[in-house]
Amino acid sequence: MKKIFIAVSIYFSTMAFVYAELSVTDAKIRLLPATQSQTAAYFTLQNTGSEDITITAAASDISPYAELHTHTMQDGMAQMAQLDSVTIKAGETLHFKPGSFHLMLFSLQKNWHKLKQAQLYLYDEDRNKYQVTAQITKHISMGSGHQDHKHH
Ligand SMILES: [Cu+2]
Repeated sequence: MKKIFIAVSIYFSTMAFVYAELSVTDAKIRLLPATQSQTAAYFTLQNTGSEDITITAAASDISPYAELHTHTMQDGMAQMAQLDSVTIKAGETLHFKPGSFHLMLFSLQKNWHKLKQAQLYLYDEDRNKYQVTAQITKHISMGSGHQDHKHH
């Protein structure tokens, strides 16, 4: 019995270590009018571990259905494209920001626009879960080093 208990506790401490290898920060969800049932979420992913991490799924407590997206240029037009996965290489930082990678949240729950914040969940290919609290705001910066444009 004792042997089994030790094996289980090692398993859980390894899980906790893996969890800490990807930090999700500066999470924001774009605030849109109440008539909108979908919006985009942005955040910064920092892989502090020694192995690549591939995000394969996402969810939110205000949306039953989320997709990983990016923007591509097609015939000079910026278009959204769904991605099956996004890999953050070991030691690298990836910015989800307007015009680039973003998380689309669909079928948003009623009155989501009245909330100040919501939870985002990211899952990697090894089924590790990463959770972050995202601010729901219309002030979305363009990413590191850039500030919001002033509203006139
Ligand atoms: Cu999109």
